[in-house]
Amino acid sequence: LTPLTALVRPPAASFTQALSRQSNRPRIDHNLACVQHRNYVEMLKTLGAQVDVLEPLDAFPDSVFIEDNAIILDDFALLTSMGAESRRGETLHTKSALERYRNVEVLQPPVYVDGGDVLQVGRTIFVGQSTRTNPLAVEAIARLTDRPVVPVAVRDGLHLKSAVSGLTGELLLINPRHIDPAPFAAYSCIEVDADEPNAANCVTLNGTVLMPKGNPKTRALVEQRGLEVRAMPMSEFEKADGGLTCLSLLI
Ligand code: CIR
Repeated sequence: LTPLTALVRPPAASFTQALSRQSNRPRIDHNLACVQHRNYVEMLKTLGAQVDVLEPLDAFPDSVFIEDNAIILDDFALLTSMGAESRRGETLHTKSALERYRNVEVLQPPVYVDGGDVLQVGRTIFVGQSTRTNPLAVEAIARLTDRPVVPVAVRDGLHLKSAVSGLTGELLLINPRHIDPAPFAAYSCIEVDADEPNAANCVTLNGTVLMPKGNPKTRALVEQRGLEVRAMPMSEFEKADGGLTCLSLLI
């Protein structure tokens, strides 16, 4: 097992007020969200991660989605300049925790980027162009690294990683209905089933794929490639447009 640290932030009581693009969003059950979050933490530990559990932040309803606060690179981390006004103050709280593991550089407006829009595949850094992340973010990340940085149009859904995940090596799981698939043409890709858009957001840890529960057809497609899949209940986070990657920063 590769040693790995996951930073997580449990849902605050205010999580019931989290942002959502869904017009008739069902009520969020805070207790169930806490149970689902604890299951997630336990699963990360089972798969070999050391989990660093931070304080819930009641002033920030969306702070459970800690992935959006930073971009973790090999030798430093970038604190993001978040696209949603109500979330901008989250990053300062995450900065001190991150400094335990990496030097931290801070992105500032007019650059806007959420961590959920940044997918690293090998050396390449893909940056979703979404309602939260702008072209200046592509330029800023390219200036701060010596790696290829590739913009990707996000057409539907919140973030790039709502629609594409790395499984193992250069195998991707992708929803080509929500993003422009062209930048990923050189990779081998599994397409999520058209009825299961939430399946595209997965976390792979030490060879096991965590997939949100309720996506049996996509799960079967991934298992056909010989990968082990564990299904995680994610209903309360999905009500707020969040998925499995959003709940941790993997270091
Ligand atoms: C938001 O709108 O910012 C949150 N309700 C959801 C963030 C999900 N994060 C992610 O996909 N990385």
